[in-house]
Amino acid sequence: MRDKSLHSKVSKGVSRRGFLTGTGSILGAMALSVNTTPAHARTARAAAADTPIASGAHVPVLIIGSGYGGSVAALRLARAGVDVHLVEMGMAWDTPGSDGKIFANTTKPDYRSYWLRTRTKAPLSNFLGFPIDKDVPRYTGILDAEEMGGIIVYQGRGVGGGSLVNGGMAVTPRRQNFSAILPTVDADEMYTTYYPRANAALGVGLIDPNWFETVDCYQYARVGRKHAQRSGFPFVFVPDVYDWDYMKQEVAGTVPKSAVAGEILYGNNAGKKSLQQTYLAAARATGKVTISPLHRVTTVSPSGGGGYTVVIEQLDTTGGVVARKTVTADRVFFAAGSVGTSKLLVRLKATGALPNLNDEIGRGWGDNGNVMCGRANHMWDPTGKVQASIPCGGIDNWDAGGAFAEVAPLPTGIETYASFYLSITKNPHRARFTWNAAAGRVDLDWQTAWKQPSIDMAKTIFDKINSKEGTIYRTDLFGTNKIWGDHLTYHPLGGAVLGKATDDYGRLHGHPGLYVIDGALIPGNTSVNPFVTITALAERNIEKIIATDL
Ligand code: FAE
Repeated sequence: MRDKSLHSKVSKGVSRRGFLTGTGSILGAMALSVNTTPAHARTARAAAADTPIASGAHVPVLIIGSGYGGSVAALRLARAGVDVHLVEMGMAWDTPGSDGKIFANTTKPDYRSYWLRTRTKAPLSNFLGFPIDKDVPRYTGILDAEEMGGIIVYQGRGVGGGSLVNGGMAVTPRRQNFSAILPTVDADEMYTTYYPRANAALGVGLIDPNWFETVDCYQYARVGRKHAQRSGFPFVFVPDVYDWDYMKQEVAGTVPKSAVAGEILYGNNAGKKSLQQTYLAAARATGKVTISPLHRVTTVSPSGGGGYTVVIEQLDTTGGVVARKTVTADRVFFAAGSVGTSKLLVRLKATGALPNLNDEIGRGWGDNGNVMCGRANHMWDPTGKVQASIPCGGIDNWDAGGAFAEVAPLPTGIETYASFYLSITKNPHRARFTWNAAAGRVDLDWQTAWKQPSIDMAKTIFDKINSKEGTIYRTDLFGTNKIWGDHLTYHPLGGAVLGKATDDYGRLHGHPGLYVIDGALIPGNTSVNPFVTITALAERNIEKIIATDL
C-alpha cells in the first residue's frame, strides 16, 4: 500500500528527481509497521529488564551482538517460534545518569561517551587550532574509537549497536550500483522484497521539503545544496530514521530537544528510532528474546554433544570481568559487527577453536571509502549557529567522480561559517585481519596512505566547489594544517564476505550451525551509508535460513 501522505510530501514543492534514486518507490511502499509511537515515549517501555544468561544454560540460538544484523535475526527467529538469546558486550542504555539523561550531548562528552578510554577521541580532533579531546573516566561508554593500525574505526557499543550513535541516514544504494556491492545476490529480490522490508521495519522517513526550506537548523544543508548545484552537482534529499515530526516539535519548542540540541554521536535522548525502538522492541514483544548486556563472547567451539560451546565474560562498567560463563547453543549467529565478527573468527580459526573455517576469514575488509573534509565559507554564507545533528541530504557524484558526499552538520552551538562533509567513495583497497600470536591479538593491515583514492574522488567535488565559490578547505578540524579526515571510518564492512567465508546466505563454511549476519558479509563498500543494506541482506538471509535450516 502506498503511504499517500508521505508520497504527497515528497511530490509537493520538490521534484522527485531531487530525492535519492531508488528510495522513492521503497518509501512509497513502506509503512512504519514495527512501532509508530513517538520515539521519546518509547525508550523506557522498550527496556524491559532481562535475566542475564546463566552459566551452564543451553539455548537453541545464541546471537553475538545486537546491532542491525543481530536485531533482524532475533526478530525473525523469534517470530518463527525460536527462543533466542542475544549477548551484547555494551550496556543496555535504559537508565538515566545523574543529569536525568541516558545519553551525553555531543558537545559535552562525559563518562558515558567512550568505550573504555580515559580520554575522548572525537572524530574532529581540533577546532580553530585547539585540540578538543579531554579526559573522561574509564567506562563502558557508547562509542568505541577502536585503533586498528592505520585507521580508527568508530562503532556503537550497547543494546542497539551502531544505531545508538549513528546519524540514522537510511540510504538504499542506486540499483545500478548493486551488482558491484553484492555480485552474487539477486538484485530483483533485494529491491522488490528485502530493501522495502528493511526500510519499513526501520521506520525510515523523509524530511518535509517545505519545512526544510524555512527552518534555521537546516541552513547548513541549504548552503551545502546551493554550493553543490552552482557547481553542477546533484543534491539529493536522503531518508533517515529520525522522527521528523518530533524534530518539528523540537523547533517549535514543545518537546525536549535532541537533534536540534546537537545530540548524535553519544546517543539521542529522543527523536531517533534506534533499533531499541524498532526491531528490538518488536523482538522483545514476542516474549521469546532475552538480552544479556555487558556480556562479551570470547570463544565459540564445537561441543562434544553437538552444537557449540560458547564462553562469555560478564563485564562491569569499568570493563572488568566479574564472571566467566560457559553455555551451549545449537546455533550461533555472529553479529558483532564487521570488526567484532572478523576479530572473533580470525582468532577462533588461528587458535584451533574453529579449525575448519576457510582461508577467506578476515579478508575483504574496507572502510566504505569514508573521508571527511570541511570548507571555509565567506561571511555572507553563514551555516547557522543551531544545526540539526541529523543530516538530510548529500551530493551524489557517484557516476562522474565516484563519491557520495553527505552534507553533515557541525553542531558546535556557534557560527562557524564552515560546510562539513562525509564522503563515501569507491576506494579499491581491501585490508585483512590476521592473528598476531606473539601479541595475542588480531591485527588489521590497513594503511593510512590507502585513503588517497578517496581523497582524490572527494576532490572531484570539493575542488570544483571551492574554485566556483572562491573558498578554501578548512585546515583546523583534523589537526593543524590538515585538510582531510583520512584517519577514520564510521562504516567498517567485510572480513567474512558473503559467498567466500560463508555460503550465499551467511552459513560459515566448515562448521554447520554457525552463521554471519552483519556488516562483515559485505565486501568493503556499499556506495552509500550502509545500515539499510546490512538490514536488508540480513532479512534475505534469515528468511532462507529459517525456511531451510530450522
Ligand atoms: P553493529 O551495529 O556494529 O553491532 C555490533 C554489536 O555487537 C555492537 O553492539 C557490539 O557492541 C557488539 N559486539 C561486538 N563484539 C562482541 C562480542 N565479542 N560479544 C558481544 N557483543 C559484541 O554491527 N550507517 C548508516 O547507514 N547511516 C548513518 O547515518 C550512519 N552514521 C554513522 C555514524 C557513526 C558515528 C557511526 C559509528 C556509524 C555510522 N553508521 C551509519 C554505520 C552503521 O552504524 C553501521 O554500519 C552498523 O551499525 C553496522 O551494523 P552491524 O549489524 O554490522
